[in-house]
Amino acid sequence: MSDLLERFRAGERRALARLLSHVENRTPFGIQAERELYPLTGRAHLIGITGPPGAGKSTLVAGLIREARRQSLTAAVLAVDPTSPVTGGAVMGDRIRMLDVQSDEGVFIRSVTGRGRGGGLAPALCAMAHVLDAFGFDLVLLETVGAGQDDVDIARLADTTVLVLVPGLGDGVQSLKAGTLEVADIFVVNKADLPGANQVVRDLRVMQRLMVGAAEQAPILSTVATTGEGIDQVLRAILEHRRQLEIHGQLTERTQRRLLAEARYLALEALADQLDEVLETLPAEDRASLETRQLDPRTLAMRLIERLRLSFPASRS
Ligand SMILES: Nc1nc2c(ncn2[C@@H]2O[C@H](COP(=O)(O)OP(=O)(O)OP(=O)(O)O)[C@@H](O)[C@H]2O)c(=O)[nH]1
Ligand SMILES: [Mg+2]
Repeated sequence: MSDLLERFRAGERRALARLLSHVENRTPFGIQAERELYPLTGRAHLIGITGPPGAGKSTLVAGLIREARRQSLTAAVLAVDPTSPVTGGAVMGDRIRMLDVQSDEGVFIRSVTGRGRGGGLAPALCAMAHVLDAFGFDLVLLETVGAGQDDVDIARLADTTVLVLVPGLGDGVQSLKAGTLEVADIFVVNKADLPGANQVVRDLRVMQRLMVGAAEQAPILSTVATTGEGIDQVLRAILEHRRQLEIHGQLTERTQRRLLAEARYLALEALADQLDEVLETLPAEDRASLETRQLDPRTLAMRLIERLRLSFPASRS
């Protein structure tokens, strides 16, 4: 196992791939490796690419990689595979196969499935991003479908979040769930070759007057990801965003917030696991007295908390 870490440190990609699996599945070795590699992290620029299903996120990511390589920046991608096959979106691997980057040492792509892992998606993505950061990639891109609240939270785990929108979103930008637009550091209106793209840009400008925080001033860029049009500007805006955070001393604060959110996720998960364990061993008389109204749920909740072991598990099966 220490051999694997050694090969990782020597820059061997197969060791990277294996270590990512360990970390994703939270094997005891993965958890230990994560801890050991953590001091090597903090260099990469973490970029969240989020937006509705089929918006062209993967195509855009492929274009961003091509542009990054042109500037000699290395890039890794963690793509959360679309859970629905209806969207017309292809898995990341398919998009990348269209590029000539498979043999490129400066590019690494990994799909992450939405389920079937011990633990939540967000903490797994964080941990895997740390590994890619430690490996030395300049850019680490996270592609997620921005539909649920979870995804919005994932978007907050990046230094720079790009929200990809497209024409034809039903009732338009106004219909998006509250909080969706606010995560954006950069707005990209993709599929600018389709009718209605200019209207999306105009709507966004109007909406921005009502926003608070960073999204209020986020640049709005148009792209045609399939032809590469406008992608150079997107990468420039991404790099500039982080530079501005640094210049204005906001990067430290943002990074702290991001890492605290990660710790909170892990702590919550451990607590939820232990709570479930306690519930499983709940005496039958407690259940009964709930139903006969001798015990109220709040009192039981307090007892449950008292019975938590309050220790952090070494690993999660
Ligand atoms: N007309 C047009 N089609 C595009 C553009 N960008 C992407 N597409 C097409 O839109 C479809 C979805 O593209 P993807 O890149 O897979 O979209 P995605 O957002 O990654 O999809 P999911 O991961 O499933 O959410 C594909 O058929 C793309 O070829 C664009 O700029 N214009
Ligand atoms: Mg995709």
